[in-house]
Amino acid sequence: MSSASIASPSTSKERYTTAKRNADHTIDQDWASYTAEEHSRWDRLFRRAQEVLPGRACVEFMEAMNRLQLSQSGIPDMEKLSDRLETLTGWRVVPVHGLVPDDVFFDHLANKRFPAGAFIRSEAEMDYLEEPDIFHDIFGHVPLLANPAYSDFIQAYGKGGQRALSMGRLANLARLYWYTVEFGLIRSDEGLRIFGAGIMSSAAESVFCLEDPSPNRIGFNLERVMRTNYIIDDFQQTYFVIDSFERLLDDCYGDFTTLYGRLAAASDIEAHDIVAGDAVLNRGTMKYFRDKAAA
Ligand code: HBI
Ligand code: FE
Repeated sequence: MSSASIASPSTSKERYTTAKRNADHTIDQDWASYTAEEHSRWDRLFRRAQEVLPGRACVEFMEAMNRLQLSQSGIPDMEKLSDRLETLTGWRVVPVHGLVPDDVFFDHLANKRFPAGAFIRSEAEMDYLEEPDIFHDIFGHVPLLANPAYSDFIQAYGKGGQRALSMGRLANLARLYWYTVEFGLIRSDEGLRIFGAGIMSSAAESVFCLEDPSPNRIGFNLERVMRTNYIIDDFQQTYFVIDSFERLLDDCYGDFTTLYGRLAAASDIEAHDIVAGDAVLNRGTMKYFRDKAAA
């Protein structure tokens, strides 16, 4: 390995992985360190999302994008973005190197701080990456934190996460997060719309989740979602649909102890399954997944 690669990390991921971490795992975003190439990557990701999201993303997301002045003018400075967000719902966005331990993550959310990866994906990861980068976290997750009901849900998730950890039920709670915050759909007068960050930050899945006949689309039910396995490296086989953020907050409000008791005795549901009691909006053909398995 040449000495240069030790002295100057080449990718932004390496640069931030070696950045000094505070006790709460936050780091300095060092906005000035982003290169023109990294800013242009943000702009290309942003433009690609803007080509598919109008008419597919929920109106609350599109409105928040404007209010937060998120645009294709390079990677956002989290301090300046937080100053705007904080006036709306009291939330701030704090830079981290990447995934942080569960208890640290939940503590930030419980205190209205959203941890956002400071690195941006490499050219090779433009279509898919393992770990959430700044585009996934800030473009995908941050806009809806400007919506009061949604941001209250995220704060409640943080508090619930700390309790779930203590009760050994984190897997159930992570499914709730996955099928709403990451891959959730919401009803609107004009039809189904996207609110999940994992979909928002993927142009291909933004089209697939609403228009492809392959996946199931099922009305949200808290206990059902908490029993359902999920896929992490492909499109979802089932999307759950909420009526509103207010309804989601109501559905998830309250103490989960009795619910966790029932879940401990309940079997898991496979990601592609439809079960008795499901409010089925669309029974998927699973064609995309069968074709992929056959390839
Ligand atoms: N850390 N930075 C970051 N972002 C996440 O989304 C994240 C995390 N740590 C833990 C975690 N998510 C999940 O394990 C929990 O949501 C269950
Ligand atoms: Fe995410």
